Amino acid sequence: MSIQIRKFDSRHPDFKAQLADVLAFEASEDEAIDRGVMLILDHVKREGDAAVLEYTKQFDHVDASNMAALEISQDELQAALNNLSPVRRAALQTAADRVRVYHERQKAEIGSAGFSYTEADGTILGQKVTPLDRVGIYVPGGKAAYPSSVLMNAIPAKVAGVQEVIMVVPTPKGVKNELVLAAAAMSGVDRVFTIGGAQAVGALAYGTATIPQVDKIVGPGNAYVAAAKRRVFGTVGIDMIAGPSEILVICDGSTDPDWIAMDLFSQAEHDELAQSILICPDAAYIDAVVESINRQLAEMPRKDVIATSLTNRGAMIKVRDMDEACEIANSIAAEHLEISTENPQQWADKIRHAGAMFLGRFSSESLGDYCAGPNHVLPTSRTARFSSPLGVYDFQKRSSMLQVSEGGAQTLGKVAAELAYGEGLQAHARSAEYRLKK
Ligand code: HSO
Ligand code: ZN
Repeated sequence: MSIQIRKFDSRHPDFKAQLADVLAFEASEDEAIDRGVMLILDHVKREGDAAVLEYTKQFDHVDASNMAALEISQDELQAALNNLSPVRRAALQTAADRVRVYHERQKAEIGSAGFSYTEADGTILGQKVTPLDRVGIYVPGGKAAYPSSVLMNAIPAKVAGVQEVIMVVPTPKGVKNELVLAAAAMSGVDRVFTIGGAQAVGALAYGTATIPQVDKIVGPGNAYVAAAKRRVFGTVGIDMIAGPSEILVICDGSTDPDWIAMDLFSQAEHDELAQSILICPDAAYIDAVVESINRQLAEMPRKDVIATSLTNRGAMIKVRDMDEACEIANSIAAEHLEISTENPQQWADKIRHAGAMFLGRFSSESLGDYCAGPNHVLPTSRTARFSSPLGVYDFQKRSSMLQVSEGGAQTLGKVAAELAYGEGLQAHARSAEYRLKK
């Protein structure tokens, strides 16, 4: 099996435009989808459970007489966990433990205790950090039903202190994914409903008689789910709108080409629209990776997906040196960046934009997807320029705290009153002045 992957050279006069073309990606914001989603959300908002049941019958071919019948009991979740083979259960446990440890560390390091300081006159100012009360996790049911994503969404929520985690997962024709249920049991998900699509997002956002209203909805989904999340944003919080997976590998030309080819496959196999890019200063090495790709591809069960992804969106970029490789990596701002070199830290120091960095020849991206500890929900489509991996902080919020002393009210009262008169707001000014000593 032989495929054509586009090759580029940074010395080419048109390289900038070529790179822009490689990265161009039409986020599918389909108007027809959006209109359909609007109707569904409106219907769910007005009719609650009845509307959700109707759509579940229509789209998932599951005909339930009432919403309670679509809830999976804790016993059933636990049974799914108990039914796993011992090796698989141990692997899931190790992954969950490591993800928990990492996020507990994250919580400790970012200062979940908030802060406060006292001024000379006794006024105390600060900030308090509180977990969200209730969070909804959307888990896709179809080709992207990933138990690992259940861990990555639910565990940081629990570590943050969220009281109630509600999971929704569509089960087309009633077929349940046992490993997804096991992962829910392992990560302490409180309630699970077998609903999906825009109707599930609506149910979580507005609440129904059976499904509690949540404060934030996280988790990946198809175009309908993404459109629904966009629309309910404001009523509830949302995490991000995730695009297709991406991997960018910077290699010095000394890693086994088979390893790098497989790393590129590992994200390409997610999706025809996934993007895998290799940047290297060594043209002969790029050829070796291309040779390896064409040799190994035939063995891949998902070779068709991989081939389409690599042909349409893949790229091999020959650069002058490693410094230029880092510069280009910054402009790409990839979801996953592997730096497969000796002494990778010196190059990592030059990277400002990447969702996650995998340093050194042994840090394959797949280890991060499952079990290393850091979150695998990461900014895609160049959004690593301004956003971060899903984390404990996404399940917390902050409140400002002000405790003004009598002395403080004298100083601040005059300042506030002066500015309030400037804004023409009498009540503000008086409210401050009432507290001034006569
Ligand atoms: N690489 C995906 C996460 C995942 N991989 C789940 C395997 N399972 C996020 O970009
Ligand atoms: Zn992956």
